[in-house]
Amino acid sequence: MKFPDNFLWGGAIASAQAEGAFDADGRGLSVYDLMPCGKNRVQSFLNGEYKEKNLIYPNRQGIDFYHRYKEDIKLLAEMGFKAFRFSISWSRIFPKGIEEKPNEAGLKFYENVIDECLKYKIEPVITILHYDIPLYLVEKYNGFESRELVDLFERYAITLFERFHDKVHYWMTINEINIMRYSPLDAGIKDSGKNELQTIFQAAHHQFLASAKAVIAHNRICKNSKIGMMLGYEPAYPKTCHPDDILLAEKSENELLFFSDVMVLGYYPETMKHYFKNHQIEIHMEKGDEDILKKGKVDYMALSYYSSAVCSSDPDDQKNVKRGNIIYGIDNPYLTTTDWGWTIDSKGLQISLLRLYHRYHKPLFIVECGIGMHETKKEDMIEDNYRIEYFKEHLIQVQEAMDLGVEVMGFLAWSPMDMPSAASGEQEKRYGFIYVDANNQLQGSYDRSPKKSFYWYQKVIQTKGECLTDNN
Ligand code: BGP
Repeated sequence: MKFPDNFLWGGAIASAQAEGAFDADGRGLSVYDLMPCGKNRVQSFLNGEYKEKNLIYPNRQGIDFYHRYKEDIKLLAEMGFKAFRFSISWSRIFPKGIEEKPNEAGLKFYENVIDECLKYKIEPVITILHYDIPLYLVEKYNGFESRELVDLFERYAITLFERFHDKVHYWMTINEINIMRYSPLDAGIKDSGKNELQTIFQAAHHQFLASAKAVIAHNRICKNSKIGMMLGYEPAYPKTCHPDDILLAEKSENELLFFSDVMVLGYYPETMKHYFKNHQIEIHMEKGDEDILKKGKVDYMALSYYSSAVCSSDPDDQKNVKRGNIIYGIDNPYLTTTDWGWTIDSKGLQISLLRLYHRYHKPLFIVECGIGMHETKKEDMIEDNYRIEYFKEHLIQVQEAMDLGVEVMGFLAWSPMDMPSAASGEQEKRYGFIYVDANNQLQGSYDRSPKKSFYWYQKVIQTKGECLTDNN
């Protein structure tokens, strides 16, 4: 077992979760700065609790990557990273999202981060938007429900391309674009209106356009890079071989893939148009939109993979339906879960790669995959054997998919350093190869220390995966 020499080994973070320094150097507020720690963080924001309550806001502090990026990137280099994915905070570049001119201090910060990566020959992989929409755009426009955001996003993307085109080889437009189906606020939608699906899919149309316009601009400005879309993927399994279960899983699968269909194929598939009709959704399109979507097709497809989901048509199961990372389903009796109840399913990753490759025939880039667990540092080093096991099993499945001919560009673990969870803001949901000394109350030194998995991943990268099949 050996991965190709150009395989992009590495890890991924996001601006809102890592950077902190929420009001430094002219940065404007983003919606994540006002979400407290806890499962109800979105509702708390929507209720405006931040206006009257003094709660804990983890994203304001992140893990202080803004000031510690040199130390962090040095550790990533020590692990042998070939690629490091991070996102740009829109409100660091355009504090309200509407300014004519960008904030130079924001651009300079990312230039420094990029240069630090390049110093160690690490490819910076940039996500243009990873959930943290400037607050102003949420308050004034209801996020991407408004068409205004299409051009604002395009301007933001162009600013990045013009500044970094000679240093960056991999871009992606919008993180987990499909998550807005269940978390509208990630598309900046504060008010879903009377017909929630109408609002969501109109906003999706605007995100498709924004992304396609960014792709078109990228292809004009950047001569040496590729640009992708990014899907949060969870394969849907039928609970039984009863055709009702299979049909349900099939429908769930197709609804999830609507998002990548448009961005990879460049048009709305017929089935999606019928879905709109059947759900009284009317997408307002302008002349030329279809042409933009066609011209703005992506070069590759990036995906996050954490778990799979089970669909059941049995009415008795409906009370047990819960949400994993992306979609809803019931427990899988054949699989175990993380401390947060997410199904651990390494074969699901191979299934995902096969499904997506057969549907789109585009190179796939796994840009998030990982396991969030409780960990307390009592001794010198955290012995996170479950994480080693998790990655080992998942990487073997990647290799098997590649043996079947699937093009996989790389594997980026979520997340190299512990950092607050996107969903709940808990710092104590730990994913890292590197422990960060901070708790849910934001107490701690924030010092970094490698876990056992740090040295294991280092060896995997060094041996190009050959050590995965070692028995010791
Ligand atoms: C993905 C997001 C990431 C990340 C990850 C884990 O959906 O793109 O930002 O956070 O999920 O989720 P969580 O942090 O909530 O455990």
